[in-house]
Amino acid sequence: MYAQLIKSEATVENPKKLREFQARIDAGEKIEPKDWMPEGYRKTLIRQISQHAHSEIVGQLPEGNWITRAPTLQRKVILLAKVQDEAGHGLYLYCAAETLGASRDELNQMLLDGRMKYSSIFNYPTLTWADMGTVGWLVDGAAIMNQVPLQRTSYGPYARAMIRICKEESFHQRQGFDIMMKMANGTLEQKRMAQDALNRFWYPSLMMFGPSDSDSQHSAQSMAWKIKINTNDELRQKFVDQTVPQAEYLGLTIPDENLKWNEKKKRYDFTDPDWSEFYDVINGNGPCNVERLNARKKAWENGKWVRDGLLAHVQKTTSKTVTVE
Ligand code: BYC
Repeated sequence: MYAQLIKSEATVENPKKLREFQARIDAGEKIEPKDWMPEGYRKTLIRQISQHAHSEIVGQLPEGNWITRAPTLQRKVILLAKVQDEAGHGLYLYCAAETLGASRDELNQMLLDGRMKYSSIFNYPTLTWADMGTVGWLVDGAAIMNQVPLQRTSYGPYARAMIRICKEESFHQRQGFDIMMKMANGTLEQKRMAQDALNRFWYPSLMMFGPSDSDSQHSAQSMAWKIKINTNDELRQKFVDQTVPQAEYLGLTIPDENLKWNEKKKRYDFTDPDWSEFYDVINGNGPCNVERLNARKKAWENGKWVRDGLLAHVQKTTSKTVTVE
């Protein structure tokens, strides 16, 4: 399917249809699965939605790591619910990608063999309980900043999936901040752990928004099609402006000596992440890339008996129906 999409993009499309399509986008209309759409639009959506779906699924791993070690029963139940929510988000998004003609099995295969990406952030380890707070506060906070505008994205099934996802992400962000409040106001050792987690997750969180606008290959076309509503740098800036006062409230220090309020621009100046690290991570060389993909491969292999059982059941019930007829 993906190969077909790439091939068909090269076919020349009817200029009149292209103009009419762009006029619908410009008028703020939603595009629905059965509507005509340029192949590039379909291909871009499949790429972005699937990368997002894969991120939700792989994103369960760093937090799943802490379910058995949560400090209290209440924290365990909350974390379990959050991780389950991420699985649900992945499913809504795979369904949205399927409405574009993609096959879920093939998308999964492309994740497993490295042809498709997932968010860079999940290639970093979660070393302490404070990381659960930081992931909720910063990672879900960055996800919300990126995803709230996507509720207005031009493709109907994607926009509708985002509405529900954003509601749940908002709960996730609050649970993370709640953990941070406890840690930051706890013992000296707890506060130290909270600061250490912030130090490790700050720049990887800024990388979640993608490369700077000057290096973003897809932004211009995606924004013209309203697949993206804001540029990567716009969202990164909004995230910094929102997060700095929260860190101050927690009594924690953002690990950036150049972070400073710019009165003229009414926003914070800050240091960009190390982009060579970002490209290393998205090209498979981050601290946990191999571990994450191996976990997904193992889960796929371990689930074979379930898929086989379901298929056998369908075949049995189908043949029964045939016998009855
Ligand atoms: N990680 O032209 P660009 C979550 C790739 S949160 C990996 O700017 P685009 C969650 C990009 O794919 C995370 N790869 O791309 C939270 C492209 O490579 P390809 C998921 C990245 O698409 C908590 C290349 O770099 N959220 O799910 O216009 C718990 C050039 O970039 C990253 C979404 O996916 C990255 N950080 O903009 C659990 C939101 N950044 O594909 C789960 C939807 C860039 O050409 N996605 N790349 O090989 C988006 O909004 C956009 O796809 C992005 C990138 C802003 C991420």
